[in-house]
Parts: sequence; structure tokens; C-alpha cells
Amino acid sequence: MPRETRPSICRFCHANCGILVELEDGRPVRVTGDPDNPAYRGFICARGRRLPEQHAHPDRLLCSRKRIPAKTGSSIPGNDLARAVNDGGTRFEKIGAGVAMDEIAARIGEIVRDHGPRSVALYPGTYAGPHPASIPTSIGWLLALGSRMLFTAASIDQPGKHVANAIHGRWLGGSHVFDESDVWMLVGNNPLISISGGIPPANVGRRLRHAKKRGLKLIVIDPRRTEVARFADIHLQPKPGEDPAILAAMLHVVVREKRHDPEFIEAHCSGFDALSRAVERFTPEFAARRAGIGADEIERAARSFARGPRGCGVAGTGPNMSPHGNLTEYLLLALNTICGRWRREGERVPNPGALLPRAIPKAQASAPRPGWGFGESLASRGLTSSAAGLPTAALADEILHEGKDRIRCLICVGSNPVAAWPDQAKTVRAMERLDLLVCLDPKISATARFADYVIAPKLSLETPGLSISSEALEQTYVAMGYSEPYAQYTPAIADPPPGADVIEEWEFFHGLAKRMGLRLTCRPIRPETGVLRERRHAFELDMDRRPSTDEVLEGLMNGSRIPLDELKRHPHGRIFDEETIRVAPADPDATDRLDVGNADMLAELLGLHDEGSDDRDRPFRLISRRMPNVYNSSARDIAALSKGRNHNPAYLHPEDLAALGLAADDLVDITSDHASIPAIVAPAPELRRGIVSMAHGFGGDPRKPESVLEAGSNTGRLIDNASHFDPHTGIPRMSAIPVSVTPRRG
Ligand SMILES: Nc1nc2c(c(=O)[nH]1)N[C@H]1C(S)=C(S)[C@@H](COP(=O)(O)OP(=O)(O)OC[C@H]3O[C@@H](n4cnc5c(=O)[nH]c(N)nc54)[C@H](O)[C@@H]3O)O[C@H]1N2
Ligand SMILES: Nc1nc2c(c(=O)[nH]1)N[C@H]1C(S)=C(S)[C@@H](COP(=O)(O)OP(=O)(O)OC[C@H]3O[C@@H](n4cnc5c(=O)[nH]c(N)nc54)[C@H](O)[C@@H]3O)O[C@H]1N2
Ligand code: SF4
Ligand SMILES: [Mo]
Repeated sequence: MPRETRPSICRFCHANCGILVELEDGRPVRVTGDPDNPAYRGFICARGRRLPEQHAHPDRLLCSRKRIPAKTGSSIPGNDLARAVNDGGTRFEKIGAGVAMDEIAARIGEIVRDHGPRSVALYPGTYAGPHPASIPTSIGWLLALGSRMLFTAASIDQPGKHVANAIHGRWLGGSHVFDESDVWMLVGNNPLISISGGIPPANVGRRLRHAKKRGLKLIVIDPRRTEVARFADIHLQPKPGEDPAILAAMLHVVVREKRHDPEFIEAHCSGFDALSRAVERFTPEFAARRAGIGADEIERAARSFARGPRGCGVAGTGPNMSPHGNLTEYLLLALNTICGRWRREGERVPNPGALLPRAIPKAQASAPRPGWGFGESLASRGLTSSAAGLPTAALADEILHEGKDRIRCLICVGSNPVAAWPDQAKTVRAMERLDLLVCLDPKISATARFADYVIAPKLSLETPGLSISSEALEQTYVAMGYSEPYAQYTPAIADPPPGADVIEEWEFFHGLAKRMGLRLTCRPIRPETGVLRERRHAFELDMDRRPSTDEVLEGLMNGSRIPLDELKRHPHGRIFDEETIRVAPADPDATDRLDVGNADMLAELLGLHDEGSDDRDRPFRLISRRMPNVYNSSARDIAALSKGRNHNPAYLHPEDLAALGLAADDLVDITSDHASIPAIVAPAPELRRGIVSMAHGFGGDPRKPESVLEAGSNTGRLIDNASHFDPHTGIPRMSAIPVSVTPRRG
């Protein structure tokens, strides 16, 4: 049997690790880290090793599916998840991808004719990320259709980042990066497991150990002693949801002790006086009382952060999902800014770009932009688009409402609303109500069960890939992305299983556009953070013939500092660091300033000072978390990863378990003001007391408690998407949710 080993990029998650894949007859059989990859240096996680099982999974769709019988009316009444789950798999027939595209194009044409283009929405999710052409082509198609109803996971992930970046402004010289920093602060992220939260994704563990060895001070704020908190010099372990108070108190200490950077503030910043006044009342004692930690701990953290001189504070999903996520992100940017944590004139830029265009950094600010209240508004609720896009948490309402301008068609690209959206019961009703639901998904996922068509995609090793998604993190997340000009390209290295009729996501949108007589233009994203770079221009796909994926990637990467042809000569990836680019002085007429005194944010902060404490009937706070061997709703169907545990435990502190008379593996009900879910408890001494820590994306039939063991519990069911939500981005309270825990009898 012909056997060979080829370098490639793992795309099981978004981290783009360099891997070596052993192939037998064109099929992957073994995957290891690539020691010759200069950035990842042999790193691989358990999921990456299981790429062969993922590609050959018995449940993988090798051909697209069409629902039988087709939905007749526009609505199946009721919220019958149980029925839907139980008859999953029996009501689909196989359909060729080409025929499916014919039928879908025709159906969308009718919907647009009858209800207008706004009735069609697109939701690219987690697995739109690893395929660089998916998002640009799907959005290009949507816009060509005339709809702007684009919903992404950004608004249910870390929307506070987008809002805060917008209203604070962007520093065109870029931020400090992890590898050069003296101090680093992580607020509710756990990059050793999530491989994305706040430390550059290329071999996080090695980077962290290396940084600690050279003396990096690490501050972690997390109610859980996480994997990364074990490396912390200072770990604040507060009640969840108190990050804005803690950060305001840190700002208070920095200002009171004059540890800020007056020259930088004077030259580049506005709003410092307003900020100083607003944080006056947030003494360390006040914040400490609220957060249940020591005032001295907050002071130590503030002093350590302010000492720097180089460093950055980065928040993760935890505080973004807790209330006041925009404010948390904003205060963190304000802390970075008043401490002067931005790259100055004459300094070398660590990543001049590889697949990104060449850096042309300048020591100046780019003015704040509006964070919310623009673009498309929802017809169902008083929400608009924000810097994080349209509010995905409200898309179910936009499908269910009775008024005009209802969403009738939804295209899901590598996403799984039923598993991932807040308020699962409502999401299920919405999926049932759609006239047309199309999922591009290799599985009959929790959402695909409701689909009219499921388009079977190629999986990662069967498609060409690029490390661009990791590099481009720097354009949305401060201090993220690669710390060096690294990039990798991989051709498709594996064949789809014999007999498969699978296509790439971009081919689906190209196919739809062609059938509908539309032209596909892919527009580059607009950077929110990071150094100023040369521009990419929009790229039009050839509609007269089927371009190759490489041609599409080539077109999308126009303007890259390293041309794709050059990159292709380095199959293990390369760090292109020959060129030194330094931050240029500010333009003589530059007047823009970074704003640390945004009036809305400071008003929200002052309001928080007087906010009462939460409802006492719900003594626990349910917080979000990631688990090592699962990836949102994916990966837990691979036996070597789940190791026989198919559920997501509800982790509690052992003393909380004892106080409730519970032992490991007992069944409980977790109840919020909105709903109740059964769950299986597990002890976690690393937690603060009063917390339930649980991963999302799980859950089977909620009315059959015994199914908890088979499929876990869906934490999204506990979330009320319409009463406790951020008024700007629409994200509901998805962490620090008040819950009670009651043992189940029998
Ligand atoms: N309660 C709660 N809810 C949350 C979160 C939380 O912490 N708590 N986290 C939120 C966050 S951060 C996010 S990003 C969202 C995620 O939200 P989604 O992206 O909607 O959900 P996923 O579960 O990641 O869905 C990914 C889907 O892609 C499919 N898939 C796997 N591989 C491929 C592929 O190669 N191609 C294609 N086309 N599809 C593929 C999978 O089968 C799965 O159905 O969830 C959010 N929801
Ligand atoms: N293994 C694995 N990796 C993943 C994923 C996965 O499902 N599994 N999902 C991917 C996705 S979609 C994303 S967006 C990233 C997310 O990446 P991260 O943001 O790093 O996500 P987590 O690892 O869940 O870390 C969030 C932390 O926030 C803490 N937390 C919860 N509430 C609060 C709060 O109110 N305040 C503070 N300070 N902390 C709080 C939790 O205890 C947890 O440790 O991870 C990605 N990587
Ligand atoms: S961290 Fe992500 S990209 Fe890296 S090996 Fe694991 S699954 Fe693959
Ligand atoms: Mo996410």
C-alpha cells in the first residue's frame, strides 16, 4: 500500500497547528505535530491526533441530504425537541450536491420574490473559520442577493471586544505582544486549553514556559484556578461577573498612585479626567467586597500591571458572556492605554505580516467609531447592528415574530444554532418555523435535524488551507494573532472517502450564485485593531467557469506581504522575518485620539456602582468554560476523545457538593429563572465556592433525564435571550447566570 507523510495544517480547531499526516492510499491514518514547523514546533493536541477518526467518522455525511417529506406549511407547531431528536436520521434522503444547489437556488429565488431579500439570513459559525474562502464567499453571495442579514458567532462570543475597540479607537502602531512583554493579564480566558484565549496560538504552552523563564509576570482573573492560572504570579479568584468593578478598582489604584503614563495620555488620549473621576468611587475595598476577594490582591495586581513596562491585558469569553461585557473590555483597553501599552515611534514591529499585507505602522491613533446603533435593525426587537454585527442571540426572535420582515430562510455554514444559541427551546421553535433551512455540515447535527437540506462538505485535509485566520486575529483582538511573521499553506493532501459526493463551502456559494445569476465579490475585512497595513482590494470570483480553490485563495490573499507562490515553497510553514519595519512618526496633521472617557461606558460603570446584589433564591452562578477534548458541539463523538464520557459534567466545589449532600456522578437539576436542565455533578476543587462551571454545546432530549449520560445537558436552555441582555449587542447573560442546584431523587 502506498504510504507517505506530508506536512499540513490542522483545522480541527481554529489554531492552525502545523502537523505531519501519514497517508495510506490517500487516506489519513496517523497525525503528529510537525517538529519542522518553526512556530508550532511539534505541538499537537489530542483532537489533532484524531483527525483520521474525524475524517473517517461513521456518522460523517458523504453525500448531501434532503428532508423527506419536505415541509409543507411554514410551521410545525410546538416545541417538540424530543420528537425531532428521536426520529433524526430517518427523514432524509440522499441528494447530489448539484441537484441540491439547483433546488435550493430555486427555492431561495421564490422566497426572495415573495418576501424580499431581507428574509434570507446567513449564519457562518465555528467551522466557517478554518476554511479561508467560506466566509468571504458566503457573505459575497448574501450581499449579491441584496440581503444584509448576516449573523455570526462574534455577537455571542466576545462582542465586548468589537464594541470596545470601536469606541476606544485603534492605535496604528499596534500593541505589545506576548513574547516581548514583562506583564500579561488574562481576564477570563484559558489559552492552554482554548488555544486562542489571550496568548498567540502557536504552541501556547512552550511560549508561556519560555516567557515565565525570562521573568514575565502573569496576572489571571478567573473564578476557577484554570490550567493557565497555575502559572500566574497573581491569581484573583473573584465571583464571576465582577470584572468591571475589579478593573475599575485597578484603574483607581493606577490613577491614585500616579502609575499612569502622563506623556502618552497628553499626546494621544482623551477622556482621562472623566475616567479618573468615574473610578474614584471604585476603591479596591469596594470592588473587593463585591467580588469576594482581598483589596490587597487588587492593589498588587494593579501595581504589577502598571510596572510593565511592556505588556497587555486581554479578556476572554468568560467576562464577555457575563453582564457588562462591553464595559469590561472597555476598561481593559483604558487600562492598557493609560499605562501607555502601545508600540511607539521607532520601535520594531514584531509581525510585519505574512499573509496579511505589509505593515506601515504609525505612532498615532485612529479615531473612535460608533460601537452600536447603526446598520440593519431587527424587526422583532429594538436592536440594531453593532460593531460585533447583528445580534445572533436575537435571530430566533427574528424568525419567530409575526410582523413583516421576518427571516424565512437561514443558511448555516459550519454552525449549530440548536447546540449553541442562547435559549435552546426558542431556537428549536425558530428552526421549525423556517421556510428553508440549509446546513453545510458533515453531520446531522442538532440543527441539521431540522434542515431541509444538509450539504455534505469536504473536511480539512481534503481541502487547501492557509494559516490566515490565526494571523488575522490581530485585526480584531488586541495583542492576538502571531507574534512573528509566520504563515503556512497546505494543499489538499487527502482524498475524500471513496464514492463521496462532497464539496467545499465556497463551491456551494459559487454554485448558488451562478444558478441565480449573481456575481460574487469578496470584500476584505476592515481591521479593528493591530498595526496599520497596506490594503487588500475586493476580489471577484470568475462566474463563467469553476475556479480552483487555489485560485480563490490567491485572489483572497491579494496584497499579502508574502505572495502565495513564495509561501508554497515552504511546506512546513515559515517565519518571514528578514525585513525590519519600524513604527513611523505620526503624520504632522494627525489629531485623532484614543478615548478612555466614553460617556455611555462611564455611565454604565457608575450605574453598576449602585446595582443591587442578585436574587438569593439562586445561590449559585453558572459560568462558561471550555473542555480539552471537545470543540463547542464537535469532537465529542470520537471515542478516543470522549473516553466513554459523553456528557458535560456540572463542576462544583467539593464543599458545595457536600453541603448539598451530593457525591460525584449524582444527578441534579440546575434551575435558572428561565428553565431547568438535568446534569451530572463532578467535584472541582479548583473552583471558587458558589459556582457551577459547565461547557456548552451539549445536550440530548431534555425531557429524558437519562439522556444526560448519553449526550450531556444544554446550558443554553437556561439562558433567557430576551430579558437580561446587553442593549447594544444583544448578548444575553451567558455566564454568571444565577441558578439553583437541587438533587434529583431516584
Ligand atoms: N451557553 C453557551 N453558549 C455558547 C457559548 C458558551 O460558552 N456558552 N459559546 C459561544 C461561542 S464562543 C461560539 S463561537 C458559538 C459557536 O456556535 P456555532 O458555530 O453555531 O456552534 P458549533 O457547535 O461550533 O457548530 C459547528 C458545526 O460545524 C460542523 N462542522 C464540523 N466540521 C465542519 C467542517 O469541516 N465544515 C463544515 N461546514 N461544518 C463542520 C459541526 O458538525 C457543527 O454542527 O457558541 C456560543 N454559544
Ligand atoms: N478545547 C476547546 N478549545 C476551544 C473551544 C472548545 O470548545 N474547546 N472553543 C473555542 C471558542 S469558540 C472560543 S470563543 C475560545 C474561547 O476561549 P477562552 O475565552 O479562553 O475560553 P475558556 O477556556 O472557556 O475560558 C473562559 C474562562 O472564563 C472564566 N469565566 C467565566 N465567567 C467569568 C467571569 O464572569 N469573569 C471572569 N474573569 N472569568 C470568567 C471561566 O472559568 C473560564 O476559565 O475557545 C476556543 N477553543
Ligand atoms: S490545537 Fe486545534 S489546530 Fe492545534 S492540534 Fe489541536 S485541534 Fe488541531
Ligand atoms: Mo467562540
